[in-house]
Amino acid sequence: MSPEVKKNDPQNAPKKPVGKLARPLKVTAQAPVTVGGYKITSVEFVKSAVSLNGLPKERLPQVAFLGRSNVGKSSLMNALMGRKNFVKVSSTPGKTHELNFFKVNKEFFLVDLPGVGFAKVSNSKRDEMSDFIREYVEKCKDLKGLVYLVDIRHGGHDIDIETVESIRETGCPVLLIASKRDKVNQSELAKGLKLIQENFDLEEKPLCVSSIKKTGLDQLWNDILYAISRKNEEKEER
Ligand SMILES: Nc1nc2c(ncn2[C@@H]2O[C@H](COP(=O)(O)OP(=O)(O)OP(=O)(O)O)[C@@H](O)[C@H]2O)c(=O)[nH]1
Ligand SMILES: [Mg+2]
Repeated sequence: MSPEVKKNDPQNAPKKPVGKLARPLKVTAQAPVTVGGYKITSVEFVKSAVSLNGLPKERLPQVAFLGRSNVGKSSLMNALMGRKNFVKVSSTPGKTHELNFFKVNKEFFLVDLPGVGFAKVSNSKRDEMSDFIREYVEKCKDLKGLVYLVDIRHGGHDIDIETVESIRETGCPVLLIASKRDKVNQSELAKGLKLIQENFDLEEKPLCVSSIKKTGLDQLWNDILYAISRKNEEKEER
């Protein structure tokens, strides 16, 4: 006689998978959202890469986000995609050591890059990461532009200025953006924008965004979509 199976006995419940995933693989958010006038019907985490061999095989335009650790890259990507905690926001700065690819509307990738020059990372690890980022910027043909974030309160450190210069040398368009708009008042904002304009030799004052207050996202989406479309047109002409 087989033992009676008790329906509500937790011991008979289906086993949950064991193991810890850093983030869910292949997640497609279903509900469409409109952020800054841009409608997002799907966002999907595709993969992480630690070398050029690990880049997504799918040939779609890419726009990457770079800047010092803690400047707000991941938060800004979440805000742009209208998702909370989709891109990992670090409680400990400098935790991101890989490139993370997020597919938007099945049309292009937004790429979260490791923080630039984080002090707690060893020199060799830092060199390794910056070499990889440089190699990616130089060699990835699908990379249409790079959004470089500078905290509006800091105006840009030497490492930011050096990094932006070296990216410009590769010919990759750099869109300089000031982050954390909500942390400053009007006069600090004006000073910060002027300083960033001077430090990075910009023709105009940069856009300042806040991921918390969701300000500046309409302009930023415009700029990102323009970068994607402009380079595609140029490519077709060749
Ligand atoms: N007040 C304010 N805080 C922000 C804003 N954006 C990000 N933060 C905070 O800044 C901290 C760092 O944000 P992240 O988005 O993880 O920064 P990151 O540049 O991705 O950092 P790394 O992954 O370490 O390179 C978090 O505590 C965020 O909540 C903003 O617009 N305003
Ligand atoms: Mg991050």
